[in-house]
Amino acid sequence: DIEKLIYTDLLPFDITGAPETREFLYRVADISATFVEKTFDRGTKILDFHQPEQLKEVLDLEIPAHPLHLDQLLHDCRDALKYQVKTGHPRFMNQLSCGLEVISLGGEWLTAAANINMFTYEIAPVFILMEQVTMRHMRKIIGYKNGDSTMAPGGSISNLYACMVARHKMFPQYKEQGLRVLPGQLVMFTSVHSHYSLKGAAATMGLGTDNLILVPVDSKGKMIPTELDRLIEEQKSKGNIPFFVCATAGTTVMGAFDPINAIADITEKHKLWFHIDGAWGGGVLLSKNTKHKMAGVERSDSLTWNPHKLMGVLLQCSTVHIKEDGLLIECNQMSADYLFQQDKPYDVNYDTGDKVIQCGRHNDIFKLWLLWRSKGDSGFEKHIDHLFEMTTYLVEKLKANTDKFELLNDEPELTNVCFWYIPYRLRSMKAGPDRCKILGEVQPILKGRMMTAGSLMIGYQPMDEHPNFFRNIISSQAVCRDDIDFMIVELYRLGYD
Ligand code: ABU
Repeated sequence: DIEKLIYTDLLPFDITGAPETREFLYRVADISATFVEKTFDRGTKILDFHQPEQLKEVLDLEIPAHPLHLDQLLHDCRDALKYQVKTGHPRFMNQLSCGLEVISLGGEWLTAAANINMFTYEIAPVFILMEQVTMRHMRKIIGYKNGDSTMAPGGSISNLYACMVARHKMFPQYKEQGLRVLPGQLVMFTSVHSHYSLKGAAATMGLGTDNLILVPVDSKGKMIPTELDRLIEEQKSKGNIPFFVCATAGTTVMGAFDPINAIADITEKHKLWFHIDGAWGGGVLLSKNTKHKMAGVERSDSLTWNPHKLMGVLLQCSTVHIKEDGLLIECNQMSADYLFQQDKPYDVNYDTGDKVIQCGRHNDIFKLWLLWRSKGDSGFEKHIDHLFEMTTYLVEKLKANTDKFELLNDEPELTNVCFWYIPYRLRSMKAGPDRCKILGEVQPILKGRMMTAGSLMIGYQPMDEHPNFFRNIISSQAVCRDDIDFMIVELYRLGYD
């Protein structure tokens, strides 16, 4: 019975405390396993929504002056999960990263137990090698013959790495001498529908957000290549220095793929760095049925690809791949003597920590590697195909209910399905600004009802001239046809008026 013990009764404080330590960890694991079971139980709510002030009342979050008993800590663990959104629930379709891959979870548990920092082979021998092998496998899938890669804390930082490396390639003296080596204003290009991290990168890199030039998109949300070419010429004629173009493979809201080959022709013509933000869509490369969406990917200079999205790896798991080997280290190396000694008793090329701008780096590889080992390439192909099959089914269902739903994108390129729910009172109303205004007000109300009911979660946003609409994401292996049937009926039930 461990309930009345405190932390000093466990290892390493009490060296006879191994049985109690094991028991405590089993109980934590049991809480975790119970949460996993509930996550996949369709009879359980996705969330038990409380307003922040209410939640503060039901949870005891204060830091105590003195040690708490283990039974209180186990109670705290249960409570923490009780009010947590179950992002692996089959009816959670709110984010690009939905689902809960159990094998990946196992990897993450052990990652926490190993508790290593990914800067040197000395500290993380197995995980450094694992990362090297997995990144090489990903570059092979992309079509880069050599190159280099790193894992980063999220797609935004991966995109920032690509920008930094691109600037380094053009102005290697920038690293030592800073802004004064630049002969003029650097400008970069991406589409108006690209991820906001590109704006963040322009600000962080010292360009300023005004020097991120936003290229118009067509009605499907794809960058218009002739507009890119025109805007590059326009910037050159102003005396500015274009250096970086980012295409998006899977835009955040509409899931559109920019035309990679047409953009590559333009970046080659102007000799610009060509980056692809495939944080969301990169996973399509894993299936022969979907990889054509990124045809020409091997012509890029760098690619962001987040396995924590379409591939379902646990958060966080983001990768950036650079076609030219050596650039990441050249750009970021600071040679700290206390970590990256050159006279260590092994090949110090395995000390990959100096390629990145972080010092401390989380081990994000084990949960990816273990999941990929479990599925193999063929399992991941099935995984991707399943997501697309479910998406097709949802689109068919929405098209069969045009009185209640209106699609924004009739033929989604990814698993983003964008639609409006049309409440009863709007069904006979003429199109125009009044209807549009009400339509934009209805979707957040319906979202609020979903959260209160805890039965469904779908994100919404306005975009361009469009009022608020739902963006449904299928990125979980748990989603099946019944969940989609349920969604249609539930939206109708919650939005009956
Ligand atoms: N990095 C984009 C994630 C946004 C989303 O899940 O909707």
